Amino acid sequence: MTRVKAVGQRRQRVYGALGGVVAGCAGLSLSELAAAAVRPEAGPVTAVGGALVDRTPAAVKEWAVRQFGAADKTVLLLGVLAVLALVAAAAGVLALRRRAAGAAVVCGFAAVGAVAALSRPEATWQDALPSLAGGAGAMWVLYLLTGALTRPTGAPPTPGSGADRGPARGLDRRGFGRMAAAALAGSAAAGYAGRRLTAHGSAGATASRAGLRLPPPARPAPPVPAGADVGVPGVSAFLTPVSDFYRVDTALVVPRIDADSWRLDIHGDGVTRPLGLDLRGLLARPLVEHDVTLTCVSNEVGGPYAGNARWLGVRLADLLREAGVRPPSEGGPADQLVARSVDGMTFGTPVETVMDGREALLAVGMNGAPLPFRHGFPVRMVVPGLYGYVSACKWLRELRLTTFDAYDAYWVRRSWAARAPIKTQSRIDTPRPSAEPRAGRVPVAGVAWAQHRGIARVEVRVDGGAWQEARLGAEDGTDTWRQWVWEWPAVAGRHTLEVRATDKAGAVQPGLRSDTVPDGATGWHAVEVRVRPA
Ligand SMILES: Nc1nc2c(c(=O)[nH]1)N[C@H]1C(S)=C(S)[C@@H](COP(=O)(O)O)O[C@H]1N2
Ligand SMILES: [Mo]
Repeated sequence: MTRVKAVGQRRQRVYGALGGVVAGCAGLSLSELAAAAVRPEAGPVTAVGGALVDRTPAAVKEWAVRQFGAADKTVLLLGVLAVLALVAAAAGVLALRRRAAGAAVVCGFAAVGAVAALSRPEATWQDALPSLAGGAGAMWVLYLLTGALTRPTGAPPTPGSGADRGPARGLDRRGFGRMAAAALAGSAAAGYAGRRLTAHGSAGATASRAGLRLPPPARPAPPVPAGADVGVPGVSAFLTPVSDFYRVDTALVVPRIDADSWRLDIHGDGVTRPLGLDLRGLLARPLVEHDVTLTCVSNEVGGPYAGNARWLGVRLADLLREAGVRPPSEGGPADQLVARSVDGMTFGTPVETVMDGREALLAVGMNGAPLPFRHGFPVRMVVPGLYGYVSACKWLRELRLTTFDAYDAYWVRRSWAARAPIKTQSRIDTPRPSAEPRAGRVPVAGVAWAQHRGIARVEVRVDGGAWQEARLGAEDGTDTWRQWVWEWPAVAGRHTLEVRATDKAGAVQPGLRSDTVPDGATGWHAVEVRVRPA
């Protein structure tokens, strides 16, 4: 008798957990539907994920990027979902014993979502609504399902149990099944509606991008010199196609801004004529075209986070002059330009650098088309020679002049350096570590960059031997990477190839390995290959 009872209880607990997960699904889909109406970033999973990103120490973030690369966002969201599923199951089991306890867990979870959403940059009180709606929905479904699990079965009381116990309570499996199926169907419908609504909400932005005709540059970039490409298969394309261009940002939902509603404000210390610009106003100014290789400070030696594009935009220095800004070298009070994006990310760039004559741009075009949404549509910053996190603000909304003493931007508050010029780097693209070339002439080739200083030389060595000079591709400009190739007379066996570059100031890339934190990795890229006999 007691064994039967124990088995029955265990089964009931399994059903309780199931009920919790179904209630969780219902709550989640409802909250996503509500988020589609409020704003996509306010969904609880995205909000909690985003809040976690904001609070992740640099070391953990670097670890995640190393482990999961570009999939780090997906892994994070799956992690949040997994925790949600576990807690939902626990709430379901608890609710069997006391409905109020289950409800309390759901409430707590909804509160976490709401607080996370409210803590996000640029949040308004409405951002709490999706989590609250989801919590209410989950509670209701949990209430119904728990009811089905603890319903009077109608069976007569077991003999001798005493009439005062009332009818037996137990599992109404069919009722539970029907209700769970209905709840799941409802969730699917709400989820689908949410997706449609989100797509509908960004339809204006999509149309505004499709309809945007970029004016031709007043100053076009010269064509890329024919010899920029050394013509070796396996080397990174000189201009990176947009589809292959790396993406690094904290946005769990790519902001989709309607070009017609975009505005930029320029204000702050030393600004005598504050500027408020819309896209039309920006595009009415002379546009320049310039090739720049972007690089992420999180790029490890030999890593993939660098890409080269032809940018079209307005010279930032001209706009700042128009606003009355003078660089510190001319007595201006502000040494830091703080860019802020629509998603609240901040970037601090030295005013002196932006105004020293280099082509620092407010870019609207990338490789001949308007910026893709993932790369900052409609306007982003591009500053040759500086890592992305101190310069390349995507989805730009505001430029404020201040000092480095007075303000720390987002990543500076998270143990990254305030000033971060790009370090000279070189990368072996071919042969790949897994390659097993045949003995004989093997082209060793790759790219090297030292933005705004320029690459003067690239050298390769085998097994720690003498450095051999590589042939450089023709120079497009000092702001872009250069391809290089060295013909290796390879003999059979295991070998280590190493590369180093020298910039045009004569500085040789240091071999000492250092971490990406706080201001970019150093060290030589090495590749081990096994050469097969000829
Ligand atoms: N709004 C916003 N802009 C951003 C970021 C971000 O997280 N948010 N990341 C920056 C970083 S760290 C880099 S390296 C570049 C990468 O630009 P890409 O994604 O277009 O390659 O964008 C920069 N701009
Ligand atoms: Mo970056």
